[in-house]
Amino acid sequence: MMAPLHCRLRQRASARPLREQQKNYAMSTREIIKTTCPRDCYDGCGIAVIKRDGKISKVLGDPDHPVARGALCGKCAVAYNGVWLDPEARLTRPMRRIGPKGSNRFEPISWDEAIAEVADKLKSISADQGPQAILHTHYTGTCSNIANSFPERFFSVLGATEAMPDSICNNAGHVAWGYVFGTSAEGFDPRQARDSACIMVWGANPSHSAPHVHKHWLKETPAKVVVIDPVRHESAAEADLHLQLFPGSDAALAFGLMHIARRDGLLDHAYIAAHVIGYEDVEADIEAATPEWTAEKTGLAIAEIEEAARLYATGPSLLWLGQGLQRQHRGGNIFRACAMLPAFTGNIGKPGAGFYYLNGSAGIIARKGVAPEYHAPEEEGEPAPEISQMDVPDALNDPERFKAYMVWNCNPVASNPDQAKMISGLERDDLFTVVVECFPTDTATYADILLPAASFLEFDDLSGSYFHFTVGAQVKAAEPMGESLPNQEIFRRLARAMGFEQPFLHRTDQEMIDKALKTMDCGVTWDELKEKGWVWGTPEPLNLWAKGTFPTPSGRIEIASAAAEADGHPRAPQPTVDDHPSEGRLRLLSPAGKWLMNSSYGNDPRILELMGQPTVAIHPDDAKRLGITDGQNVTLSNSAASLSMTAVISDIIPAGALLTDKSRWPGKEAQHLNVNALHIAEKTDMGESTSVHGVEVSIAAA
Ligand SMILES: Nc1nc2c(c(=O)[nH]1)N[C@H]1C(S)=C(S)[C@@H](COP(=O)(O)OP(=O)(O)OC[C@H]3O[C@@H](n4cnc5c(=O)[nH]c(N)nc54)[C@H](O)[C@@H]3O)O[C@H]1N2
Ligand SMILES: Nc1nc2c(c(=O)[nH]1)N[C@H]1C(S)=C(S)[C@@H](COP(=O)(O)OP(=O)(O)OC[C@H]3O[C@@H](n4cnc5c(=O)[nH]c(N)nc54)[C@H](O)[C@@H]3O)O[C@H]1N2
Ligand code: SF4
Ligand SMILES: [Mo]
Repeated sequence: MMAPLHCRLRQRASARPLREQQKNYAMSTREIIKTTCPRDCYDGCGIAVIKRDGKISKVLGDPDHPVARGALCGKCAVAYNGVWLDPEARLTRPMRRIGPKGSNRFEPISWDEAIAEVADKLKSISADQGPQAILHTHYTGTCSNIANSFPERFFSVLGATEAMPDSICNNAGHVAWGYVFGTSAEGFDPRQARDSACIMVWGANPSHSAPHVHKHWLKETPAKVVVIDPVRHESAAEADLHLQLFPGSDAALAFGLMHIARRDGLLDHAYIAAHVIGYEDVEADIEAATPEWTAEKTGLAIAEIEEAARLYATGPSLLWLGQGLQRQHRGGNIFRACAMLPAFTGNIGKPGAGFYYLNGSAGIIARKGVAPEYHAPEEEGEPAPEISQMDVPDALNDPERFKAYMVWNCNPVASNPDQAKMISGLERDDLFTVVVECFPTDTATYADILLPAASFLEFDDLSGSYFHFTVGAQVKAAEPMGESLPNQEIFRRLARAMGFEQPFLHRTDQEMIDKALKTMDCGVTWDELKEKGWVWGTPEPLNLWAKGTFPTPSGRIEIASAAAEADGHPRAPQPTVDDHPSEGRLRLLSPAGKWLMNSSYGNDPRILELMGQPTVAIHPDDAKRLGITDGQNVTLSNSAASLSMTAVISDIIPAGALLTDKSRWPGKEAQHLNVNALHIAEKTDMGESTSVHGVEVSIAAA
């Protein structure tokens, strides 16, 4: 495997003057290390790290990786060769706050001092108020298995309150598909696309959030691609059919599509009879969802609804529901409604057919009948108390409730709702805040103790993809920068200082990697995986759910669900449509942008240049009505904040809605706030999750 990689990398290098190359080659030693990108991204790219004289000289896409095909996405190509390798940009020493909260004045301290200080404080809070007065927040800053999950063991032994991780991202979808399919983490195998006639991408933007899926998978498929999204993003523009509906009208569209499939005899009644519960519960609503009604509710044309219904229902079809789709007030209902498509047309369990929300190495393992239990070993005690991420801003402002806030693997000041309230909570003098980070983020600014985390280039781990069925090696390519340490080592040290002796809090990385590889049964040892960089979880495309049984209470697909009803939801999905924004308001969407990974990379100078000033896209009709001109400075306002941006007039977004990108670094903005200042922490109908794409604002020339 190594030869072609060397070869191809050389070809690329040969653009440089020959004499310079010869000089460098003659004098330096060169080594290539294969690793895996662990960002929260569908792609899970393989990486080739080029080292010269023992130092990282370039971070590139692995030419032998089936997804990366030799190229990183634009943002990683910049940031992995920019701030990630720059000791000036990274946190390299443990630090203690010496100025007022948020003043960004710290003094370096030793690891022993830092760990002892944190442990002492956690012990005294646990003794005085109980460990539930310690709130910890984490998410997917790194998705590599150990660094992402091992610290959870510490917090569950401690008994700290956990901010429900998925409630900042995708929990409505998880809960909804949990009711319907019994799982939301086992979707189609993308390799099945070779047998598909239609791929429907609903509320995802691969051109930003899964760049290689966009560039290769969607372009190379023989299937017709249908995109359903209010935004005409690149993947939508290049699709065979783009349904540009109004945000929050998706459940109505799902019923409308089923109306046409039923009318045209394209439902699979044999599949429904054998494997589905609830067709009768929704049949009347399907009958009522005529093309005329659906067109009126969604803002779409009848012809495009008809075409999408026929393409999908004829199949074989893959259905991909994006995470953006469920960040709506009724995101859970939308997911249950969309589940009717595969269930009623039988687009499940046959070549080229299936449904997908998320996969993951956990999913791969589960499919093999082996429980992953990677981050929740059987030794763990009681489940920790939890609160929704939507409740964190209020919680941080409640001195009676929380005395400490521990943040790792996330940047909540940039990413969470109610930004101003988040900040005022973090300014509390009596809140002991610990931040574990690679970079001096806005959140880090408010830390009492700041602990430097090593980056993915600096320790071994495993890292998968939540789309492709690949298992990747994350291979140490350099020593941790400065005094930084991997998350897992930080929490092993903290456990020791707390006097927690449980063996599972002290496992070595190698023990955990070996155990996981054995459980996953992918046929490789760690040394073999390191050499190759990645393996398929299964050699052949998996055809999921071929048996037609599901991990629901009935073993069938539960379009109607007693469990949902017991939890206070309607028994079956409803053909709902959100009200159009009230007079003077527009719906603000702020999905994944092209140059940031959530807030990550928002400190890279080159990325800042590429992004330019924050913009908001507004439909020409709205702009005309409101007297807004292209390039004008505008103010977006609601009850939470007012925020300035530059207007871009474009029909990329429908009238009545606005489009901007998520999560720039607030501290780098003129107002020291980003779009999450406008994000009101309202919970979705299911899963207490974020409804960020349901936010409404007014807009006016500044
Ligand atoms: N307006 C708006 N807001 C949104 C969204 C939206 O669509 N619109 N999307 C939401 C979604 S989907 C999500 S998932 C959240 C994500 O929000 P966050 O979880 O806050 O994600 P990031 O902003 O990337 O922050 C991750 C941090 O982890 C750090 N990190 C990287 N590697 C490591 C490591 O090995 N150890 C440690 N300790 N830290 C590391 C990075 O430097 C980075 O600062 O944002 C949400 N916010
Ligand atoms: N470049 C880049 N890549 C990323 C990220 C990033 O920040 N930047 N973030 C990562 C993370 S944490 C996540 S969760 C994923 C998210 O990636 P995706 O699953 O693609 O989700 P989003 O980017 O939030 O939104 C996707 C689409 O949902 C659409 N949408 C919003 N509201 C509605 C609606 O009511 N109906 C329909 N049909 N569509 C709607 C938006 O217009 C947007 O085009 O991306 C990951 N990848
Ligand atoms: S963020 Fe995604 S697209 Fe970019 S290199 Fe990493 S895995 Fe690939
Ligand atoms: Mo996310």
